[in-house]
Amino acid sequence: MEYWNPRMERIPADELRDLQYKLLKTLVYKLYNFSPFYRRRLKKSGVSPDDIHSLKDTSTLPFTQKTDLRDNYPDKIFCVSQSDVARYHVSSGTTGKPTVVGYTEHDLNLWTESLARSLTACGLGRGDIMQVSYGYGLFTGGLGLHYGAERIGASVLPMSTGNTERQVELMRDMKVTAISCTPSYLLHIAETGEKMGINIKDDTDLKTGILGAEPWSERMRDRIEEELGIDAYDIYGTSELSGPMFTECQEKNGAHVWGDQMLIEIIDPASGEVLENEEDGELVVTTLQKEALPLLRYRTGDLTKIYDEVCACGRTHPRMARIKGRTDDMLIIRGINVFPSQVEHVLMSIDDVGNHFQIVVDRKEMLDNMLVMVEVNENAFSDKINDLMLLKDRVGNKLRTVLNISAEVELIEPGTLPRFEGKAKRVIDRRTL
Ligand code: DLL
Repeated sequence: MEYWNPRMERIPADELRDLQYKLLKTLVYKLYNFSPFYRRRLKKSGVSPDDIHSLKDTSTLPFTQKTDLRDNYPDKIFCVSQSDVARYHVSSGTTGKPTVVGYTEHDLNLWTESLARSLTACGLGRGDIMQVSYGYGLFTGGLGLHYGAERIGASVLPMSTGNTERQVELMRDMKVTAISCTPSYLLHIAETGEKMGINIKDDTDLKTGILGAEPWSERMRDRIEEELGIDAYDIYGTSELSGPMFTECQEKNGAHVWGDQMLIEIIDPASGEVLENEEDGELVVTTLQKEALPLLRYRTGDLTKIYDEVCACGRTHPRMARIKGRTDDMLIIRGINVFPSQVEHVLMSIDDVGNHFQIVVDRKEMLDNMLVMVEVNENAFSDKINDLMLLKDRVGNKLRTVLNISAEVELIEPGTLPRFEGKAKRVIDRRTL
């Protein structure tokens, strides 16, 4: 079992909590005394650094959220002056103003350290060749993984997104062993390879995928691993917290969240109450060591749960389960909550269904209607009309059983739905309120 930082990754749990408490206390002290934004917030909540006596007191601290970054656009919430900022990243989001995040040299080091631990936990190291196929530039994915992979001594192929045929060619010719990109883009790369007569499983050296930045399901993992002959690991992060940071280890049972850097909690998104471990809720993160843009109880909007027991790999830091959805991507259809990830899970469990789907929600005569468009597999598509009708019924029935609402199903020809190089857009909501 390889560790990047064995001392820290296997720190006894009580020592980790002690360290977190000390770091939290220092953070609150610094924010209270040196950040006008946080000082106002903390005073409004009636909390001062002297009120932090244990980790439990975290729950008395005020939340921050994305709107705080937007309201303080571009960098009014930063805690260092511009001359100490070593790098900016900007996340565009789908609505509203972009969010600007900044890093001091120390912050960049922390981020890279976090990824070095994570990539090592995925079994990568010197001798590996990693194709970084996340976007380079303002998005955190490309540069984040680039520096993480370099730090562990892997050779980096800085592809970025796009030019998919070239991605396949170089993957084969350079004997690439690992790729990092969104799971949907990896499927697109594999499909493009097929069209070029290059099969990822048989014709390349790819062994590992570091996949994330968008929701994907366990079933999708099974398919990717089987079709491409690789080990696929989930990677999570958000630009506000640094970018990609946490991956699963080879146990594939939750992403290790490095507790010396981030303090995590799960809250009930409606009431803000802290929930017990292993209860589903919204992930809230406090950055314990960041300088340029420290975040106190940042509400990620991502729904997951925390596992606290020591992992079989020996790492003691808490783990977070695969993201189940976002507080804001939950669809409410005829009053029933539906997460796109549930739809994906159902679809991927049906053999003849392909890997690409889209959900279109509309309102017909005052009633919500959910249409699930899904590509069928090449071999199923050549089947008789009758077989396709049966498959359509099977998909519809299974969706109804799992989601508790009926969905209209449309089976479509392989290769017809849009493909994405970055985050896939799975839902089109045409309802107007
Ligand atoms: O997507 C950072 C990243 C880059 C993560 C590369 C992983 C790999 P943002 O663009 O700020 O940052 O988007 C963050 O993406 O709040 C989640 O909703 C979603 N997300 C990220 N990773 C996962 C994942 C990057 N593994 C938002 N599973 C987050 C599900 C994910 N959702």
